[in-house]
Amino acid sequence: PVAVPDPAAELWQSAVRVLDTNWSGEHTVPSRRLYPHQWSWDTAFTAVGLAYVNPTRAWHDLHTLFEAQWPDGRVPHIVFDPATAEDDYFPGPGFWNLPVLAGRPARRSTGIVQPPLHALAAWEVYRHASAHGAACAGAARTELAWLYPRLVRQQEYLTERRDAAGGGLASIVHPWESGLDNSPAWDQALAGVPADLTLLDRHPRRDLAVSDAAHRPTDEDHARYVGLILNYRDGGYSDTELVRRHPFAVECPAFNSILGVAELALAQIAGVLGRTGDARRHRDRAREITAAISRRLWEPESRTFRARDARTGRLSPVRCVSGLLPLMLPDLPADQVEAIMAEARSERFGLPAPSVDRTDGSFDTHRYWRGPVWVNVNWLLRRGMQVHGRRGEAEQLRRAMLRLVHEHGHYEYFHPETGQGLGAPTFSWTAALCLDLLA
Ligand code: 2M8
Repeated sequence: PVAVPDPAAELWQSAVRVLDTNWSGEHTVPSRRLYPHQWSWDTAFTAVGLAYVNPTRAWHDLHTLFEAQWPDGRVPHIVFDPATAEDDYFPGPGFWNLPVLAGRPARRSTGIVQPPLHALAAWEVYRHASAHGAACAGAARTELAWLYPRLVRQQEYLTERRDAAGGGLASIVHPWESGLDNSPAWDQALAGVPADLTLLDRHPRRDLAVSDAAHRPTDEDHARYVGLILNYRDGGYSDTELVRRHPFAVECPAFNSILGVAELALAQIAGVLGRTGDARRHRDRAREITAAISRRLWEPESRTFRARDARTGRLSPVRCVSGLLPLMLPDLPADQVEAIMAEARSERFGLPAPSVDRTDGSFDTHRYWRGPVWVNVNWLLRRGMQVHGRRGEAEQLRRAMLRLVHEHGHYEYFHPETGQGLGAPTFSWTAALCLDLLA
């Protein structure tokens, strides 16, 4: 008999191959060429996929990341691989120049964070562990117990030290902290940050050596990114009086929604660990974060969620995919749920959702987080649809994502009109989330 190709099985196998290729022996890299170290929220997305095929590696990844947690609770956005040369990625460990503090972990890292998706990832890996046998289930419980206090400290850092405006939400101090690097959501807030292009002479861009300049942030933006790190670094990475001392502090709807979702995942984890009182406290925190997002980031006229500049109180004028992600919160008021669903279905977005409103002047089909479709944020959006019982749309989105990857490959991001694969061709979170979408 002639073997009939099974597209789902092929996609599954190719995803597993990507994750194997990107395993360094100590951690998974986002992709071999452009991102040679361990990234924070990539680790969480990758763990969600590894839960199906290699939970041991998922726990190992989370472990290496949390071993680099700072004494103040922050989990760095990059943990540097000591085997990689300083100039293989900019800004490398030397640039961050971390102060030596008592209790500082041995692994070198950056001083900024990324969205705290790790509690959700740990919960997902735990949830699937019993499918791999009793020993795996037992190991998963041990891992959860190790991670739980660390995940709590990560949340406390973000909710206490990063509440720059005092309104109950965490501020990011750098666009990289959002994970949505050059999203137009930051343009207004960034306009006040000096773009000193001479910084690029002293600190040449490394990304342009391995990728197309038309797909990457502009030099102006890059100069601002470097300047912001220098300012934060020179202040000893302190979060005291951020609004006065630091030129960029923004409340991102996606980041804060993930912060809320993390509290719900922690409630589940605390339940497994027999900590009933803690579980209740986490659920209360999730409700508080949801209420703060509803109150502070909602733009009533357009009925959309926007990023808020913590320094000026102004909401960003651009509709971005980050504004759809409060859908992940189960306690979001029904009218806001409806509004997000309407926005997602509208000609501005559509499924899969591009990173920016297609009708906005800033929309750019190629430039990274300014237009292309990304699988990770669409995966989060789909979770939101599931949380609110929108099964039809969730299924439509699942199929659309799988079609995209099946036709074009496990790319980092995709052209929002043609589906063409863009950026790194064998990208970890695309592969990992495919496994979850196929399972
Ligand atoms: C991108 O960000 C890094 C900086 O952190 C970069 O541009 O070099 C973003 O897509 C971010 O979300 C992602 O975590 C990282 C690694 O995949 O790449």
